[in-house]
Amino acid sequence: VVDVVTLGESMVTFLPTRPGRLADVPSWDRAIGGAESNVACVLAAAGHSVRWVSRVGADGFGDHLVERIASWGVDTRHVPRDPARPTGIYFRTAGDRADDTHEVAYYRAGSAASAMSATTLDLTAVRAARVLHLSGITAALSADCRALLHTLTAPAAGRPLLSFDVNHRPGLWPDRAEAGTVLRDLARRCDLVFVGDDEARDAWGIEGPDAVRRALPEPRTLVVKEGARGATVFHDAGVTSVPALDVDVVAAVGAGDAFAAGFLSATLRDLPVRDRLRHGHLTAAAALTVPGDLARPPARGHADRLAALDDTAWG
Ligand code: KDG
Repeated sequence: VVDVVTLGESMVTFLPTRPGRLADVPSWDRAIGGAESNVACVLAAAGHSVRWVSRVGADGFGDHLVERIASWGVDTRHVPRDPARPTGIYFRTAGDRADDTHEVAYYRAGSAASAMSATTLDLTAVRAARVLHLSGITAALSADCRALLHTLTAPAAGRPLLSFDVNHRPGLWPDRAEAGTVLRDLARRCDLVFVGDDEARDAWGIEGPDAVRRALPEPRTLVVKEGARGATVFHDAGVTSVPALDVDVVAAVGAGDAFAAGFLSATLRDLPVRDRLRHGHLTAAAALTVPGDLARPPARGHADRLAALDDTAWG
């Protein structure tokens, strides 16, 4: 049993060498992306045993993803190759400033990962974890993927702690109302849920942490992220909020994944709720200051000292 299994599609990612419109970008730097493998990589870098489960094509992009993700110390032995479907890729642009206005062009329809299902994956390997981390992106990939999430989130004796990042990607959902319903139903079946206030506005038309809690009363732990302002967690003993750190943002992509990884790492170590949020913010800060998705998290001892600061010294 590993500490964490994450399951989801990863893609070779092309980052622009210059800011500007997709139509004008002259060349691209290759990187890797994928919300759930990002969480896996950061958790592995933080010292946890982690497995990433997915499917990739029998192609060079699939090799690249598996090799890069494994190089973070993640177990990639349960990532089958699909000889008939390609590995997904995507291109993104960068705004002139880090204002998070960017274009995304996905080439992932019919990808190997969209064929993930209870028959194409080893569910024993998926469930052999203390925590199973899933995200709403998977629900948008195909009917098979959605059914897989349904199976994995079914109530069952001895299931791992289910962690779910809503990860609403409007570009993947032709039908906005359907996105809202599917994402909400999945979130309500999980134990620990992460959602951004912007996602809650977009998916459910609601504003603020309390409204999100009313919409999602079931998860024992609910983390509502409010961007640069901070994050609030609803938990067994009440409600705790922690302001975010003030950082010079280079690109917001990957920050939510890093936040989840920091929070999960602190949860696995049984740290107090306030420190779980602080570890989320510290890990997110590292991702916010690089152009790609992935940054190494701060060293554990260093992060623990920062997370234990007085409230007046934090932030
Ligand atoms: O969280 C970062 C991801 O959004 C990015 O890596 C791409 O997984 C991705 C997606 O589906 O949007």
